[in-house]
Amino acid sequence: MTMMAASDVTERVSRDRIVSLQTERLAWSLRHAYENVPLYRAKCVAAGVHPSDFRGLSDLARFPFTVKHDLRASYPFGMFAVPREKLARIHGSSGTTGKPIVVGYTRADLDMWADVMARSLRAAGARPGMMVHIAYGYGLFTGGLGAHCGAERLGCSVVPMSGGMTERQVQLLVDFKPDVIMVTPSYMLAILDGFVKAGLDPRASSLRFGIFGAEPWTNPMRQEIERNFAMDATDIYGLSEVIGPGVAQECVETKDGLHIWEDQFFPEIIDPETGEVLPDGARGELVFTSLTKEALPVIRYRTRDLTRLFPGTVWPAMRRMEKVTGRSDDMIILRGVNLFPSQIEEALLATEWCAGHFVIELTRNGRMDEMTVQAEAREDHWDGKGITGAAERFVAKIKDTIGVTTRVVIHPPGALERSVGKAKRVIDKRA
Ligand code: DLL
Repeated sequence: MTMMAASDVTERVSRDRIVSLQTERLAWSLRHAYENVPLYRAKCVAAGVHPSDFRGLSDLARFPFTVKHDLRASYPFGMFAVPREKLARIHGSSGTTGKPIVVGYTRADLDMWADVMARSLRAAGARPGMMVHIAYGYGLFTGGLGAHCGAERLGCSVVPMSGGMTERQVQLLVDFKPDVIMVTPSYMLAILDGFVKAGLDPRASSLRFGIFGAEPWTNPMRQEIERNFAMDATDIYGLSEVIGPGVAQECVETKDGLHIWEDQFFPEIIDPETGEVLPDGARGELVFTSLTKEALPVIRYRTRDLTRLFPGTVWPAMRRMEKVTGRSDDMIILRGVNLFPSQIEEALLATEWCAGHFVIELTRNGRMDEMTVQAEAREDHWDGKGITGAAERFVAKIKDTIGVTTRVVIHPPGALERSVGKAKRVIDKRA
């Protein structure tokens, strides 16, 4: 493999250079997985392909996909391509039921991860010497430690706060005066509540840059956060199976989608029904192949995240992905209409009375599925009742724009439970 560390890659690297790196590294990664992970070898044999069949990028489509179930079925260490002693760290993704997905890293993997995270922080506006407050959860979740090592690698002063204890978060933000915060967007809203509750003006805080991810969030949510804190908010994307946070990051100059760090992670967009590879610009399911990862190489891993690819802008050699609006598993099918929680978020933030705290409840009444949006009013709009006409206007707007009939219940400020990490937007009470 070409010795080009992730830390050597800059905005000036050319597309040709990236494509030749990808070709070389894909050949290595396919072979590494085939030779060291029985599941990959078995899948390749079943599909009638061998790593030697890979000669150029277009050959990747001949190789089989990997899905979450493969990792689950190999619990805990069955998909690792290195002996256990070579693992420098283990993380796990937060499966809500059953066993977690276990992922592992060698020293070299951790080094590459810190590099791509440092690159992401820099793209978001962070610079060496800045103070970074990390409110992603620490622990098996990749958010906290992933952000931490990237911020250290960039040369920042790191505050490893983790999630929760909102009052304490606010106090340290006020006292330490960090420049950067890294947290889920939904928990940032809870921190905003904390400022207001303490009688503090969030716009007067020291925060200049926010790096938000781990869950879908919309551009109206970005505006809400930016306006309230007088800061620049950018989107960071990643998933445990591929590395953690730092697979793709939006640039603060343009906020035009997320540059994928293509020297390390090769993206494809496929039709989720047929598995066929779609051209850039077409919307579909995002698939990743890792290019240099040692401990847990992933070959054509199906993320279930829906997006599309565009050419790079600030980093011309790296393609961008559009903000992820939803996962195929989050899609709500209501009486034949498909919708995502992000569409409800957008509609709520377009009202004056809602600041983006909401949950969607699905129930069944006889044979009819019903959706109720439980939404919380802003402090300065709450009238003690339900805001005259607001629910009717919202229901009509959803009917007009999305085409479904919903119910909405408007709650007083502070009534809905806050999430500390990823927000749970849908509560499915159907049998
Ligand atoms: O959430 C890694 C991460 C931590 C990313 C901190 C960004 C910041 P997992 O727990 O494995 O890893 O969850 C991965 O979360 O497949 C997406 O569905 C969703 N996700 C992550 N980032 C974004 C984002 C981390 N920026 C899953 N926008 C992914 C939308 C996101 N969805």
